[in-house]
Amino acid sequence: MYHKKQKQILPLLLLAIAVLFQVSCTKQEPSDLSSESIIPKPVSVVSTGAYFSLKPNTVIYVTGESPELLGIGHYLAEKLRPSTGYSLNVKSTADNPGKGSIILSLEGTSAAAANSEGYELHITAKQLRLTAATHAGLFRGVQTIRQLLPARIEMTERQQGPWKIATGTISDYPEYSHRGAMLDVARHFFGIDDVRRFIDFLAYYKMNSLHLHLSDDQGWRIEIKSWPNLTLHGSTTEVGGGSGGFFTQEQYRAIVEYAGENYITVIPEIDMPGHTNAALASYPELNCDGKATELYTGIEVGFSSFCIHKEITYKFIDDVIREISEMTPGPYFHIGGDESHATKLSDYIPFVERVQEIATSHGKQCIGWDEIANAKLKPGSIAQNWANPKNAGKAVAQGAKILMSPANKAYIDMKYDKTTKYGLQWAGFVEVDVSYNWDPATLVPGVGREDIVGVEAPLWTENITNIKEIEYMVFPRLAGIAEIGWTPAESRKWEEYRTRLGRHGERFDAMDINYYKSPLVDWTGLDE
Ligand code: TNX
Repeated sequence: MYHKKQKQILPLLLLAIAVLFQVSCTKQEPSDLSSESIIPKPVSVVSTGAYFSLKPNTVIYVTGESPELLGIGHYLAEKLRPSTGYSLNVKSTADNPGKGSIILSLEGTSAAAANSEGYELHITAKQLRLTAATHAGLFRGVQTIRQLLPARIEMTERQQGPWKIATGTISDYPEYSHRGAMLDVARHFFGIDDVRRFIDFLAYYKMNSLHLHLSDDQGWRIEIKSWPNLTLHGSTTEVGGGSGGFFTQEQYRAIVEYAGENYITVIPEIDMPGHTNAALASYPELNCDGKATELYTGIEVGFSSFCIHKEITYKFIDDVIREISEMTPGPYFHIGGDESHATKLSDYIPFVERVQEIATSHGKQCIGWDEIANAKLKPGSIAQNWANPKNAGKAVAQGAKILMSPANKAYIDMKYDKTTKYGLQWAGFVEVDVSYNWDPATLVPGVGREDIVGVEAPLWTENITNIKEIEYMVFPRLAGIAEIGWTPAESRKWEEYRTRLGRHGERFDAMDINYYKSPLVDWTGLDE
């Protein structure tokens, strides 16, 4: 009797388990493309309610044979292989791509017509097709594909599937042409592997420029063959007295190349005429009194200046800009120009004008901190708004464009709140909502959308000493600055963004990123 009853219950129990399993599985099944948490938020997403699956035999087809196009296919394959364990072969052109194929194709699209980084994704149950008019557009689209897969796709060890993507169409392009971050390798030196990881972060959020702050009072970080003492002596320390370091020209070239593979332009900065103690300590002749200064390991600013009236100063600057420009394919050279409190304004102005001439003679357009607007700006020069909105106004009045990095919003070296262990607070606390909730086009009176090339998040490193601390300051604010640069202001709302951002917590976990778990955000971690 007892036995018989058990027999009747068993199938019911199995059915119940099957139903439960089904329900919990469907919960995980992405079938609504428009509810995916993509950062930066795409311009348009239309969902069609089914899903595409990566298969063990999925092939990534590129429609063409150029090494550059194949390179993007390989980049995608390399991102997806470790976690899926699939071989994901990359092949040129597909006449009849099978079910589960990914196709990357260079062709005109309406998103591409709007912008050179635009792309379209057409996802059906059968295939995933990414199209763009440029390689950069395809590369940006590849980042969207990564974000549409489960967070564990980013892990470096093999994970359990399934690997499903909701079907539909995404058409996407950036609002601003310039979206980037700055890394200060002068106050503390960070080596090439750290810089590569930083570049990976920018790429993931579709940023396209990396500004390297290569010199400051505390250290000179780039080999200059014609002035070897800059690195022999000027690179040997950092804030707090550590041993510093520098990039050889070969390493700098490798950074530029890696950035290029990520469709990111490197902007080298040599800060001048202030913030120059490391150079002044390396070469006595750059000082007005002909005496080398001592190396400096503190964090005061505004005490150093090149000697404006000596010809050797301009010979030096010409050599430095020439050597760096030869290794830098991008159009910009950043001449610094901030906080030159030890230089008289009547000296500062002709200095900045002459340095612009030098940079243009080496084929570069100048970017400088907003103070450079006190000088006459050459056509093509860009002022980077960080502190004084009046300077931005002066630049615009001269017809110059503005790069937006307002310190009280975009500085990712500012502490989040009083509990933050690293960073500074001279511009106030910059919580995640503060750094997201602003519009570059309405921030500075008199500086409108058409005056602005884009946004940059600077990371100064006076008290940031290793990559884990970098990560903590960068994440999650970098994602928000990236969205400000990419997504039109009218489609950005903090309340909606904070939900999407919370879901990136598990992506940060998967990438082993040490991030600030702001209490303003409901984080979904990998284990939750
Ligand atoms: C101001 S921002 C500086 C830097 C400091 C930074 C610290 C700017 C153009 N100059 O020298 O590192 O504040 O937040």
